[in-house]
Amino acid sequence: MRDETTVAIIGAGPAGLTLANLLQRSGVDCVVLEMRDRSYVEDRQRAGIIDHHAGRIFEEYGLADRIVGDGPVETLMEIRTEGVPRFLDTPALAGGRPSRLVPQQMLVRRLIAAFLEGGGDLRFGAAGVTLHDLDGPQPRVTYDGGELGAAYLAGCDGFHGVSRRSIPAGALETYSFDHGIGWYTVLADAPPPRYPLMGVSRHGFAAQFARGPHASRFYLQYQPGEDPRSWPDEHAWEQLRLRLGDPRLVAGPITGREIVEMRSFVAEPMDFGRLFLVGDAAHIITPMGAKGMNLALSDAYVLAQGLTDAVLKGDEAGLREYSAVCLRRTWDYQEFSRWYAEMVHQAGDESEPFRRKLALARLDRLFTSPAAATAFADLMAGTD
Ligand code: RFL
Repeated sequence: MRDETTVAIIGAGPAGLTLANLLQRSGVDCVVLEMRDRSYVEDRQRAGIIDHHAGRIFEEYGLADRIVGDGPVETLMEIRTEGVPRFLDTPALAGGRPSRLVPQQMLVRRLIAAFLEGGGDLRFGAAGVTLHDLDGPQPRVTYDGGELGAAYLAGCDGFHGVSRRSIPAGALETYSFDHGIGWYTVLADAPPPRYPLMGVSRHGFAAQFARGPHASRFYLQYQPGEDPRSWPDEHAWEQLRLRLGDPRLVAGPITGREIVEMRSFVAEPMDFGRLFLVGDAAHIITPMGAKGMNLALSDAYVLAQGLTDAVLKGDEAGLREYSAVCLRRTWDYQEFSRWYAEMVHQAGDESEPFRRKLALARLDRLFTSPAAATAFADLMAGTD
């Protein structure tokens, strides 16, 4: 069976679904092909924060109530150094630009519902997706049981997807970096912290973030060579209490566990012929600063605008700029994330005393220099 559409979108994660909704709102025809089934996609729990910049995208398209909702806005954030708390009012420092707590699976569910209610064509279980004729005038996608011709392709299929791999070797420059930091992350039915909480400690870094009214995501740095999956849960809770400086931290049933090895990756450019890479398909970033999902949403916004101008006005200028515009923000956020990760990990690392002092100076500056705090808050809120 062969169908035609204007934009074929590969992948129904935050990037693909945002792009699909923005195109639908703009009157541009698209089809989304997702290899997994709906319940798998809707239950995948990862990120939790929509920064102010990404939130405004949905506002501009009249989707804010539907997609962002009225979940709690970020107020203060807490950095606890060896148990001593300090707070930053990042939204105020950023000129009144709060981020909002929206767990990724909730965002994905809302995006799916909105797209389908608007009559969108979203095909789950599309296995064997293969891209063809990327740099010709009529690219197409085949998958088990179907073929889709399109004017443009959007590769929104994450880091391990097929889109980036379909680009001929040599057409992309890729940059990879291993930050040398490993985190054990657990999702637990445990009361969320009052404010997003980071613990800088000589026992290792730890963090706790809200993931709903009764759930928290915890992060625990582990040392190279350790296998935290073999830790008894009680050990993880003990370490969290120690590193967060909170002997009364309430434990709860652990509902998910993952290892996060802090890696960064960027592919340049983010397009090839009529294929555009969006979100994790083009870049991954460490969770420090919570920018991964936000970058995916921002890419989708830039691409939606470029595609809309191309399709409705015959003006491809926005598409030609797509890669450069998104890469500028991507590298900005990569630098921010690296800077942030170094600071909170090295500030507790007694094995490197000089580096530790530098990191502590960097951290102190956030609480003593309004200029430094404002620059930090600006990136937390998200940039154009
Ligand atoms: P996704 O979410 O990976 O979605 C890609 C979709 O494409 C599908 N797919 C295919 N479909 C068809 N054919 C193929 N061949 C396909 N191959 C793949 C997949 O099934 C999937 O549905 O990419 P997208 O949309 O670019 O979104 C990126 C975000 O998901 C990612 O950046 C964040 O989750 C990263 N991240 C965080 N980001 C934040 O902004 N704040 C956070 O606090 C945060 N925490 C995290 C995170 C990522 C984590 N992990 C494990 C990766 C915490 C964790 C633990």
